[in-house]
Amino acid sequence: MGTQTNLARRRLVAGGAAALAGAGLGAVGRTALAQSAIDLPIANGRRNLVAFPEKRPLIVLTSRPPQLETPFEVFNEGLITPNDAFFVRYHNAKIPTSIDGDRHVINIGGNACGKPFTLTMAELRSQFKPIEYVAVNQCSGNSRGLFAPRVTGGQLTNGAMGNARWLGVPLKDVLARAELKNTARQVTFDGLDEGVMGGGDFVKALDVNHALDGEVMLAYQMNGTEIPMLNGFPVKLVVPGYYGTYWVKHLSQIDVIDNVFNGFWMNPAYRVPDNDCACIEPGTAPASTRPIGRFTVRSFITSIADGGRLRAGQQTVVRGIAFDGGQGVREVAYSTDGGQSWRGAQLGADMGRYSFREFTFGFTPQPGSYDLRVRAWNRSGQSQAMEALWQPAGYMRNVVESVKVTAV
Ligand SMILES: Nc1nc2c(c(=O)[nH]1)N[C@H]1C(S)=C(S)[C@@H](COP(=O)(O)O)O[C@H]1N2
Ligand SMILES: [Mo]
Repeated sequence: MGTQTNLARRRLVAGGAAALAGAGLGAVGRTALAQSAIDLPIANGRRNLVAFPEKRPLIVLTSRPPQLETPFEVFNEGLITPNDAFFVRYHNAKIPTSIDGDRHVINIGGNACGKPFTLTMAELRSQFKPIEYVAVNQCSGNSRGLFAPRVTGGQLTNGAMGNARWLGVPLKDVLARAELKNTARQVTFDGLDEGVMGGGDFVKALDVNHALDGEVMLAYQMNGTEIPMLNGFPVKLVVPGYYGTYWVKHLSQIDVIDNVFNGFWMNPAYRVPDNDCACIEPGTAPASTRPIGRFTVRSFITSIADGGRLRAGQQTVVRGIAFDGGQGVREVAYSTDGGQSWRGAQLGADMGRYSFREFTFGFTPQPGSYDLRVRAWNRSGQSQAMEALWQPAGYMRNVVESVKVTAV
């Protein structure tokens, strides 16, 4: 392999471990420190925008570990979220700062694996037939900062999501080599990052049937190029339709096990009330919980922000995005009067049932104030909540959002 390829397959967060140890983590590297601030429509007020390695300036929730939110205007740039604008979420501060993509391996084992083996990146790339699809990655806590009553956790607005084209190998094909025992019940996934005191290592699990569905993939490309370091270089698990928590980055260990995995990040973390709405009354406790699963249906206006101004008497084309947990969007309706009356929006091109779907509608306002709302349905008839649902972790917000504009 030529030097160029080798270089391309090596990713490091410039500045290395020393830089990462500092609080100013993102400010280091080739990219000059690009810093500004943004006012967010939540009680937290102003937030800094900082350019981390391989990233344009993004909203910083924490810098150690990096937790970066995509500024919402990016979703109006196009249906694919550019790699340098894609949000970043880590749990533990001990994240990899330099990975040689050619030397990285994935170990496959576990007590229900008949034939443990080690897979190199070169083998992953050359010995399996790749698949490709567009899919949304959304953090469970996307929009948590909009919860009322408020909940603890990262006070995100709506930018902990992104839509990318993923290329990789079906997990099913890799597991076919592992000769699963018939006792196999779950498959666990671990990446190179570690818990700070040795505990809390981020490990996730899927039921074996889900792991073998042929769609869950070991992705090594994102939007036609290698995955940015902070998004999981050189290989990440892609679990289309499921919340980002399952999309394990820098994937290095896969275990097939004969039991239900009960590690911290499956229990008690990332669980939702075990009922139809995954919600409870504020101040109460859920009777029982289950691991978070598929996305609920959501839609957003992207072309005008809340508080924006329109020109009275002139037609505006309002644009936005909708998505769901994998049935695909069937319909989007819009209202310009705060939800009293609704009409159908036009849907844009279908880029696959896991992708953002564009919608547009024309609107010619008279002078005055308008409360714009959009509501999507998926192909199995599921839709968005008309009143915000509440739950203690601040997951799964999917209420019909309101964008208030003035026409002058
Ligand atoms: N190795 C590792 N993978 C991880 C996490 C993590 O902390 N470590 N966080 C998960 C969570 S909760 C989310 S929302 C997604 C975010 O993916 P991104 O950082 O590529 O946007 O990564 C997931 N994969
Ligand atoms: Mo997340």
